[in-house]
Amino acid sequence: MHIIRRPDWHLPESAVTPEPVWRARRRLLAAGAGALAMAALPGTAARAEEGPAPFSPLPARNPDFADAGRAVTEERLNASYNNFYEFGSSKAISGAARRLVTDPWSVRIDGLVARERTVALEDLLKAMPLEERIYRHRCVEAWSMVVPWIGFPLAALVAWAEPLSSARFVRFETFLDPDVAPGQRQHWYPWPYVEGVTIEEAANPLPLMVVGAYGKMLHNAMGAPLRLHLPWKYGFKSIKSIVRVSFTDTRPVGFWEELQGNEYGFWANVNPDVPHPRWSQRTERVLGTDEVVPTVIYNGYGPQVAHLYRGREEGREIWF
Ligand SMILES: Nc1nc2c(c(=O)[nH]1)N[C@H]1C(S)=C(S)[C@@H](COP(=O)(O)O)O[C@H]1N2
Ligand SMILES: [Mo]
Repeated sequence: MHIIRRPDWHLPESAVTPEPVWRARRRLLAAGAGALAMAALPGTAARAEEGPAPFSPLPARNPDFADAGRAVTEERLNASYNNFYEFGSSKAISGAARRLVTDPWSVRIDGLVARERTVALEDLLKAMPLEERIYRHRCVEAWSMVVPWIGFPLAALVAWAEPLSSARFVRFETFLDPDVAPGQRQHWYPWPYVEGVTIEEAANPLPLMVVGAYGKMLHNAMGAPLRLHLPWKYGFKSIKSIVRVSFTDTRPVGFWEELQGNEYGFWANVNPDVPHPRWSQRTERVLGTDEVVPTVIYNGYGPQVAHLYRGREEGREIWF
């Protein structure tokens, strides 16, 4: 088997990508919808060295989210400073995450829907409107970044899934494969990673189901091949490498809520005035800069989402 070496800057000596992985990635691209058509493919080894394959053509940037008011975080930094506990509890998991095979990938849609089904990711993408959006991301650990995502609105997936009127929440689940993900052998964590939102939050235009960033397919470390991004909530809500989307009448209990319910709640809307039990949320460190900036309520997305919580701003519930 040929071993493709990745650049050293984000690669522990032990981490290599076996040929079938990048072959599979090329297949996904070739099989994809128009928006996922393959870019010119000279020198596959050279291409692999550069990281994820590019989108061609690039989905159009949504003009409403063309400027996050802050510089886009450098791709190399974003792809090498990650929270992805499946691959370890440090920020340096990008090498380990390369072992995840992201093609073939399918997503189970189940629960309170007109028809439960399992859909191949490439088929789902044919039905979804892809676009680029530049979003700010605020981790509960008080750092932030700015990412040019490629994806489709969660609202489009909800419409496609045809939930029953009894569905009140959407629950997301990450893959479970302890052979590939060493963190999942740490049995004190409640694997698989789970997150959830209300059906009203899911129908809001902001939540993005992400399949790419920086004009390329997603780096594994960022949650390939399909992750959620909820820009007004703390980062732990933005679940990675999703294999299951369930519609339910019961409030999902997230991975972190299950583990440490007194620190990480269901709502987790960004609010500088509500401290984490162990630290302030007033400011955030902007990754890739020396700056520490004030944190903004709803991470600055209040105009789009504050109405979802009207009348519930007092007290702690929706901030936690
Ligand atoms: N499955 C899974 N999803 C996850 C996490 C995780 O550990 N596992 N970490 C979360 C946290 S705390 C953050 S801040 C973001 C980090 O996304 P990034 O690595 O792309 O910056 O992913 C979130 N989604
Ligand atoms: Mo986070």
